[in-house]
Amino acid sequence: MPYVHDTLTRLKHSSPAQAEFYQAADEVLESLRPLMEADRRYHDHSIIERLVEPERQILFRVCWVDDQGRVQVNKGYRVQFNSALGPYKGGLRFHPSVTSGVIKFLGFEQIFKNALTGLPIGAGKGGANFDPKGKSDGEIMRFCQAFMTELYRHIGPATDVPAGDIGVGGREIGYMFGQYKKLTGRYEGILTGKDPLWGGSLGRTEATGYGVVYFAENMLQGRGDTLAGKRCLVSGSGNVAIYTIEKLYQKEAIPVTCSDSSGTLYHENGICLKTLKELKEQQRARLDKYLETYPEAQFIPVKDYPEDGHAVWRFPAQAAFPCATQNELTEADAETLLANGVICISEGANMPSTADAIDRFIDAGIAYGPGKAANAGGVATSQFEMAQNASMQPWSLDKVDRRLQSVMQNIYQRCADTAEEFGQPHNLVLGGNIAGFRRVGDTMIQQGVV
Ligand code: NDP
Ligand code: 2IT
Repeated sequence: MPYVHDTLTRLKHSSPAQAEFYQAADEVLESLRPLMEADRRYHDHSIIERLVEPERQILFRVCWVDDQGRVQVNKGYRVQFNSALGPYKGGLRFHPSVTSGVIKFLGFEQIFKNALTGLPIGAGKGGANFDPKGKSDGEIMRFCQAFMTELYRHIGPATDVPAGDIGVGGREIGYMFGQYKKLTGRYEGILTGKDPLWGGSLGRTEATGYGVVYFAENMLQGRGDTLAGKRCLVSGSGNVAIYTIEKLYQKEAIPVTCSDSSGTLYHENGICLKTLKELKEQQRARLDKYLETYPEAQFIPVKDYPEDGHAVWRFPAQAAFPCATQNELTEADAETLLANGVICISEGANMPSTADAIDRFIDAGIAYGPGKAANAGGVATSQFEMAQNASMQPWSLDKVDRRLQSVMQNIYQRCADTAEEFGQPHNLVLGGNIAGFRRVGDTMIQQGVV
């Protein structure tokens, strides 16, 4: 079937210079081949052609004034990708690397991720090429207010509900919510990731990281194994990495690394979670400061990384959890991990492994959980937050955690059963992409050409 090649050629022509988006689309389209051959309906209804084109893309200018009184200008984005299953849902990323292509790849992944949760949420993503590093609290607030001054007219509890992602956490969600309320006079669930003090869900902060570990556990259980006693590599040291590390300890595993944009930290006895949280959640410090408390730990600055990969993946371990950013795990890294005996990868970040790295993992037959399945616990808990806001009834932490565990188990089962159905047991990339696609595609057929 030439459709994969044809679709990508058309995309490259109509949407130039969006490498990350082509990469995400290529992976999904390749996985869908066996389904497209077995079921003509998706072809007859042009589902692929409709899926790769966002329903709506909003690009806007964000002007704000820095502490020196200078006017700063950034690009803002919201891509409303697919609303077949519910209101557009997905995070906002503030990072200097943000471009149209990055937001589109993230929005595209979100379609399948949100479908896999089984919950009523469509898919969107947004953000800005704003760099929060080194900005004062006042600058962050003014940027968030300026961003929301443009975005507010496009969102709503039943239309589009953004949340956090890289560079957007509780503080930024608070400032954006405040500005929405000021502009509209309405107190409503237009963002998730709010503080539970004023409408957020208990457990949302922890949900993505915890879910990544629940997913790993489900994969290992399917192979008669557990995480207990396993040495684990984690990358990143933000929201997802920190709560992945926390849950790994609860499962009696030993997380020995984490990283940030300045370098990689290795602590043979296990990363001290309390120190990491103090450094990252309170002080917003660089990781090498960890050595002031633990001089026996090792810090590898980015300039000393191997040429063909990242330092994190060079340490021997049995399980790996990429929780920083896209394409942070290369083919050479995958080979190193496999040579060192890794048997489980669960992705906290979106598309952290390159296409060649994924091929190595699938060929090796190890437990590999792609981001759109393994990190879906965050958006699932965001949907729980929407449910609590709509009913004006907060849930207990215990209820949130039980629901999260059940969602992660169901996602694993959906991916594994679908992989089995298509004769490739253990290929959760194929299983996840087909299972997510079928739910959205079947819905689009029922809802007609809109
Ligand atoms: P944070 O901003 O809290 O943390 C990001 C971490 O990754 C930081 O340690 C950061 O280092 C590092 N990082 C980011 N970009 C780069 C880069 N280009 N090179 C090196 N290091 C980098 O974000 P999150 O933890 O929320 O997000 C991490 C990943 O998880 C992203 O891929 C995101 O899309 C994904 N994700 C997040 C969800 C959520 O609920 N938050 C849900 C599902 C997926 P530094 O601070 O030095 O920049
Ligand atoms: O990538 C993701 O799933 C997120 N950043 C979370 C999205 C959300 O709406 O909670």
